[in-house]
Amino acid sequence: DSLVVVPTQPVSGQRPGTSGLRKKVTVFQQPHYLENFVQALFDILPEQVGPVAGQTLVLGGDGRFHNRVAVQTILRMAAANGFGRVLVGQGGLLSTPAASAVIRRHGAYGGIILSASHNPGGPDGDFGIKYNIANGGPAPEKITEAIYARTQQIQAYRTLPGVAEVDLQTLGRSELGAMGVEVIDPVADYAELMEKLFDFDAMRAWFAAGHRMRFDAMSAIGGPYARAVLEGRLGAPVGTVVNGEPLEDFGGHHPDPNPAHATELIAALSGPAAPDFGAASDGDADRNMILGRDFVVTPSDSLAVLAANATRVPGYRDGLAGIARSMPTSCAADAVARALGIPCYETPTGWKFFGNLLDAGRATLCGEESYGTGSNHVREKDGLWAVLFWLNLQAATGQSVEALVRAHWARFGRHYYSRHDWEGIPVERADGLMAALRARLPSLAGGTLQGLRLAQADDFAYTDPVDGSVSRQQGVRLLFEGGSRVVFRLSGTGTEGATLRVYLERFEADPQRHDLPTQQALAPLIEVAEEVAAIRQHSGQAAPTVIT
Ligand code: VG1
Ligand code: CO
Repeated sequence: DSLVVVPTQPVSGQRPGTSGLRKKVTVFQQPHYLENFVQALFDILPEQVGPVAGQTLVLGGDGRFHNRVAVQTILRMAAANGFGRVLVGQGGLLSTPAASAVIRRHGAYGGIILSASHNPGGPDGDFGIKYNIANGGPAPEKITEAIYARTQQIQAYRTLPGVAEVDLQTLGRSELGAMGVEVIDPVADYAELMEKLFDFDAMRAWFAAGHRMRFDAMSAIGGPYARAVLEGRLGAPVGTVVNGEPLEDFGGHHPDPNPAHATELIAALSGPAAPDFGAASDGDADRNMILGRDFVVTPSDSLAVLAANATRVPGYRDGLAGIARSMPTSCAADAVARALGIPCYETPTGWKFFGNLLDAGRATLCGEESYGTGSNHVREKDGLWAVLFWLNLQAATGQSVEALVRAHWARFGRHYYSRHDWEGIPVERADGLMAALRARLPSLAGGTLQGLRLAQADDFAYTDPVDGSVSRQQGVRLLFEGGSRVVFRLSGTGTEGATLRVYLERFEADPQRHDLPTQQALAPLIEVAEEVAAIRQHSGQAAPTVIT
């Protein structure tokens, strides 16, 4: 088991995107591809963070195809690079929020999460790798950029060849060279954390009173967590969790909980015999979708409702320090923050931008329009956490999901919201669209589009209030008088062509007008988007591929 230094060459294109490096499985299967990236990470850590010798690393993934192979590769490389110990989830599994919880609970140096999240899996699907720092959160851009720079220089990687594979099924400790490997229960730390935050007695009573729920784990890693907590600790009937067995290819589905990909769940929540509460999580269990009977909650509304009702839940009884949302997320949370007299921060897309605000105690709850919600309990968004929060609210108030949201709209007004994704656009065409849009910005401000007065038109830039770092070109914004917004940005998580995301938002204070079909309420803004960006012409497509 002696260390070997393997010569290699840089591979282009290893720049992490919104959430780590995501590529086709077939790309990750190319010789040295994963090794180069992991060694680049290990090479820059001493300078960026501190020495790795003797340190503890957390390792796990969402169980998608290639997860096991990659875990064994990374274990050998961690040993060869001098880590003292790796905590790895049993079977090589850890959901993203659980990995964050484990890093924090064990005071680890950092962690590696293997996931391409909501992207499809299987031999022809996607794979991904992401590094999280000691706070449990995604590495900031300074580190991801340093990794990328290193991948372009790399000449060699370290590994231990010829060692036996680590048994990932048996809990407990073994040795790999001079490094310890501890196979841990992937659910235990996480479930205990949930018990500290939520009123488990009240939720148990809610189920015992005959309320019913359907949790769709989408054949992804959320299943074991949802079963252990909902059917185990909370006494929900067996069968509450559906598609609860993690599969390497997610059953051929797109493990993305939104109206386009969770049609089965939406159908199951419709009609008088439907369960009271519906929910789903994504490939790595950090996203959530919330439904009531015949009622779908937008993620932006979800964040706002949780914030407005936070003190009803034990973990947030003392109130919130602040709220943070990604820029494209609706301003529903801002209205709550104003009422509570707390700040609301607006960050670029991606959970890594919340880390500093959470660490500094400036924000307690965070959310993104992309079905991501979370709090300072970990440093990732957390699907099951959001579901338990909604469950706790229903149990504490006796109100349904729909009643909670309607009461919220009546008090704060409704922020109609939708995202239109145009997927699979050739990259040059998508870049051309954004360039043309940026070029038009100066001529737009102050003008009128579709009868709406444009108050501001810009390209969002963010200065982190904690460390002063600046992130530019984070999305083109059209801000109209009265609070309507249209935002354009290109996805940073895809692996095929480019995806244009168009975010649409309109505020409506009048409760008499809180029942419009969303696409109808947003129709003028949909027209504005087409008029300003010529999406059909640039993309060559007739319609968006996903509407949330
Ligand atoms: C998308 C979402 C973003 C989210 C990111 C990672 O990024 O828009 O809000 O943080 O995915 O989520 P992009 O760059 O494709 O728009 V996950 O559950 O894929 O880790
Ligand atoms: Co995810």
